[in-house]
Amino acid sequence: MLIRKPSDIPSSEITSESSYKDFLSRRRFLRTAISGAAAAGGAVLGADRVADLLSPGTTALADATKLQTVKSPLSTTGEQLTSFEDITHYNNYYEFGVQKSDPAKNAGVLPTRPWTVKVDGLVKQPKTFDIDALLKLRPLEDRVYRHRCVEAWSMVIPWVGYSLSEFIKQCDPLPSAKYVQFLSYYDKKVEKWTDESSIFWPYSEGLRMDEAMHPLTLLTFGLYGQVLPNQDGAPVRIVVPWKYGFKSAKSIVTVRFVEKMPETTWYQQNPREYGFYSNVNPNHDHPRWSQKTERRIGQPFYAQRRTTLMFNGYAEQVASLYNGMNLDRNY
Ligand SMILES: Nc1nc2c(c(=O)[nH]1)N[C@H]1C(S)=C(S)[C@@H](COP(=O)(O)O)O[C@H]1N2
Ligand SMILES: [Mo]
Repeated sequence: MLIRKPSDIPSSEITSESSYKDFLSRRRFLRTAISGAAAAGGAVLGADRVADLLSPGTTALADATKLQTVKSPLSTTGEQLTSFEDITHYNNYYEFGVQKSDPAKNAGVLPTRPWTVKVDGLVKQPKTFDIDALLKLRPLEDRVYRHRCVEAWSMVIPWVGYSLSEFIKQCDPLPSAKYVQFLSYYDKKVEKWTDESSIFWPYSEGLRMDEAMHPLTLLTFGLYGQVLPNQDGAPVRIVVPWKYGFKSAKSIVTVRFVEKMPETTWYQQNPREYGFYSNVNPNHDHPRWSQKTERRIGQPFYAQRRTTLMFNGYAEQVASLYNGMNLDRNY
């Protein structure tokens, strides 16, 4: 984020013809998959039914990357989705390089199985969850969210997951837990690009407990109805749609419940530029650029510039979390 501004990125980096064709064929496949799911009732499937569909060896899993999902009332409507191609080739994942096109090229080396998520800190008892158990914990929902990067670009992404609160309930945090910290996978032998930036590793992010428990905060396993591509944070990440993208840690290996505000990567890097809260706020500019507008990736040039909305357009749902707080000081 410190290295390149959105305006520095030539559009030639964003699409290429062969990957576009690839995307088209994938989209055709996805459309079939999604309409199939809709024909199956569009109703909410019971957890056991979903678990059944997800268990390996069933015919429902003809394509190992496909996820069975249900609709969610928390999905944002009326927005044109950003293409699968853009969502998977314009990434910030500094463990795999600092250029937007790097993670798509390099993140293939991330070993996503076996994978466990360790839960520790202020909990009744530390636990370790296997990723495949996490996938079956709750029905997976399609959740379309706006995604606003602190660099003033945005996308609209159809994520797949369930509310983080459902997972936190399984963790039995103690009443003394006021914050939750997320740590990303870090292995310098695998992620050979970590010296390209001066940020500290592992990537660390955190939320206040009430933010983490908010139903919009998503424990995310997929996008466009399939498992997360590695460059988007496989096999499991957080998505917090009313905050700048960097709050949404990728490839999570540890969830830690703590009493004090945790040390987080970008806050530690530059607290004046990246606050702990990092709520999308058009009234609080980044010291080096305006946050009043954003560039919607993949839109025709004339339609790219948009007004940035308070809380990224989720004010109705989340503003009450910050009652009485000065959001210009607590940025
Ligand atoms: N571990 C890790 N998580 C991360 C990042 C990162 O570099 N490393 N980048 C963040 C930033 S700045 C953004 S905008 C989003 C990007 O998510 P996406 O590539 O899936 O759009 O991931 C966030 N999570
Ligand atoms: Mo970002």
